[in-house]
Amino acid sequence: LPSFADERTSFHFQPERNWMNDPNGPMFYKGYYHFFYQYNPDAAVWGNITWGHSVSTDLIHWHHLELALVPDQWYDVEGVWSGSATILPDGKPVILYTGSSNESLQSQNKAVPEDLSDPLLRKWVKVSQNPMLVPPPGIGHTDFRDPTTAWLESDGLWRIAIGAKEGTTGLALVYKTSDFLNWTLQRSFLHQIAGTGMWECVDFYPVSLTGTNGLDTSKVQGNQLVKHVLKASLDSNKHDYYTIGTYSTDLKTFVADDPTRDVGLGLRYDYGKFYASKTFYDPAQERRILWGWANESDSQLDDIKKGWASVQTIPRTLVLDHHTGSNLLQWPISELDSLRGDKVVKQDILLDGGAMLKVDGASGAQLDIEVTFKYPDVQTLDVPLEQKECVCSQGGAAQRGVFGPFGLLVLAADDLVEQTAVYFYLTLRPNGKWMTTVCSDQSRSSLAKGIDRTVYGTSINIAPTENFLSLRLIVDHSIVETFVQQGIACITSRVYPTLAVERDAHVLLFNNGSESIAMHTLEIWQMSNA
Ligand code: DQQ
Repeated sequence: LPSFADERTSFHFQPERNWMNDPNGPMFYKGYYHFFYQYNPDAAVWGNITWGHSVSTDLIHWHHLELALVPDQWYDVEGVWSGSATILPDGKPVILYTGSSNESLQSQNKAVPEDLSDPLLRKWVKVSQNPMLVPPPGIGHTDFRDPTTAWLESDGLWRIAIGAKEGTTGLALVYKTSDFLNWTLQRSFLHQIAGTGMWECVDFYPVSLTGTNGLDTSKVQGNQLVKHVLKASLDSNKHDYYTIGTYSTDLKTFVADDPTRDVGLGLRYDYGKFYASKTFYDPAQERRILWGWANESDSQLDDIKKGWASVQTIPRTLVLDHHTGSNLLQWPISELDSLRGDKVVKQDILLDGGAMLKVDGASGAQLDIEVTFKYPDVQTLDVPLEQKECVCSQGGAAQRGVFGPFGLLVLAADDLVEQTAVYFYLTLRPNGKWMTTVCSDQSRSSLAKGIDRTVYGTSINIAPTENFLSLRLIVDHSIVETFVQQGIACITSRVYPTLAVERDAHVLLFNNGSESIAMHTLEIWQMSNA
């Protein structure tokens, strides 16, 4: 039987107890990072939603504060739902959030700090003009939510985007204002995609075409220097899709660079459990940081038994990939490195076909792992064509291929009856091109019953000049976050080992392919508690 104590994370953001979902209103104010989140103070299941509130000076060590917003008005009595913070030019923060009334009417509302001299911003006041916005004609009462951080344009007006749908078309509405009280609906949508359904937690921000620094959300001008990212969380499949494109400040609309990879059709922030994410600009370190919610893979009954549900993934810095120009790179914030302790290093190990190699001295359930493999010499072999598009879900790490699956087992029990595999698998497509797939396999991660055993994954583009395949794994009891090839793709899994816990949780290198794979460098750090 699972010991629920082993499942709580040690350095991921979690409230002390009960249910959490979306990240809300992240911001930096007077030396503190503020983090708010959808929170049920009364139970480990969704409901009675408030805004929990915590502060930190490094985004890793958190201090929990009293609830920031609770359902105490007719317009939010059914829940204080998701929203964002905007820091005005005079330094004052404003929160915009969605309220749900007892008739399920979704409205947009504003809250401001009671005392701006308090760097912890413990008290928030809802303004008397609430609700400021109700659904416009054509938008259903329950299809109008999650206002973005506002951005300022050269006409002196602020704009926000709000997720909605019309029929089955997902879309983002734009409203403009000069005072954050009186709003005008823009006639054209920011963007819309047929068939994607309700867009939740829309995010819209610029990324630099020239530098690796993040940009303030109001940095909308100068189209030669910036691209825009539009993200929507699709209610229909619970995935966060982003696309890179251009924001026309004349037309006030967004156009994807590649229409075949538009919102809901192409790229995801994460190919595992990751939803309702939100970015903010960190002026202290000039970077854009992404927060995302990792739901549980266990049952609701288990959540009630353990008394809590959900974690936030480690905050990630986000930049445009300047090599491709067509995807983002995500990487754990550098502050995470401060938790790194004892380290094991291995170099240049040839993994023969069928190899399974335990890494001595690297056991534990709190690890940060970086590994690189030499990209195998695929051209020399005559191998069967692979017809399957997705090779992750068809047997997971236990498949036998030519080049892979190869990679790491973490949270592995002595006899491997529990193991979480993160691996590469190279297959030859009917078009004659080699495809590199990366997967995170929850299917053998636990002996416990009633948990989601999906094998997550995606294919990635490897340029011919890239000679290496790399992985970084952040392992923290019940979560394994994977960063592929310096952040071109991420996969988050939730796992519940019953035997592979603490010192009985091992790390192994494995190669289930028939051809040898050269492991170049492996570094494993023990991670301290936050
Ligand atoms: N969660 C909130 C909504 C949002 C959804 C309610 C996304 O505002 O659309 O808890 O997970």
